[in-house]
Amino acid sequence: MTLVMGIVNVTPDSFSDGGRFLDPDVAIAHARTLHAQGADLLDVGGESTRPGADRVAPRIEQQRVLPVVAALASEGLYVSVDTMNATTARAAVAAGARLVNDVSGGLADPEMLAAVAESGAEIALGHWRGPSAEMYARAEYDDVVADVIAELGERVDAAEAAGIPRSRLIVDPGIGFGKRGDQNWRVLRALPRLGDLGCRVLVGTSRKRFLAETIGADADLDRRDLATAVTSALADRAGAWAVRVHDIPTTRDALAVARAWEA
Ligand code: PMM
Repeated sequence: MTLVMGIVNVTPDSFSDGGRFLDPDVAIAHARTLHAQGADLLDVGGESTRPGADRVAPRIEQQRVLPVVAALASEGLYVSVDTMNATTARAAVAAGARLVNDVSGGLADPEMLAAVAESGAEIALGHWRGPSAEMYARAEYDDVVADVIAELGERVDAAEAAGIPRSRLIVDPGIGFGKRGDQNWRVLRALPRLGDLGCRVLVGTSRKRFLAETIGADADLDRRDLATAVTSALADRAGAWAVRVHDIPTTRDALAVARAWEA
């Protein structure tokens, strides 16, 4: 059964929930709610990766995420930390995170793969073509599916070379990262091919712009959540290990209904 990763953005500026959970206690309470609703793991992030976002100093990022990671891990929850910084990854694993979710696949910080290797944590390697401020300028591909798989394959090789065994690696096609509209659909359609890299596959479509474009330009959050739930059910059928989402109930319902159809 595909796992559901609940998003805990401790940021002032994430595109759909920025500012709501900047206070650690509010973020912890929100994460507990996500868990109670059926999230299998909780992804705590302190730096927005929305298109055009500026980078955040690691010190600020750590002030935001470490209290939340520590509190949730102490309750026995499966916590991941959404970071591109090796120092934050190291500190979060020391605070109890089991998974480092690096949307840059280890490219943003040259220390990241070694830090994760040493920490014993798992790592999710995202497909990435540069920082948010410039990622759309780099959305040029010969063949988006072949290019994403080849570039992720390079990240898997780099992670293994740094000493992280494949059993601790997860790949993520980086939906919305350096990909426009239809390029995202092409990659999703080819999701089973990502499994050929020999790692678990994580997919994050939640509330993203390409979904709003598909269902109507300014689709509100409820409609984006419904669209997200449909992609989560389809990702489940395509063999995903986990889906990363904001809204747990719609996702859980969609997965249950898809499973009932299959049974
Ligand atoms: N997307 C965002 C942030 N982190 N992590 C992974 N592994 N995959 C994603 O697709 C992903 C991510 C951006 O979305 P948000 O600002 O709503 O968290």
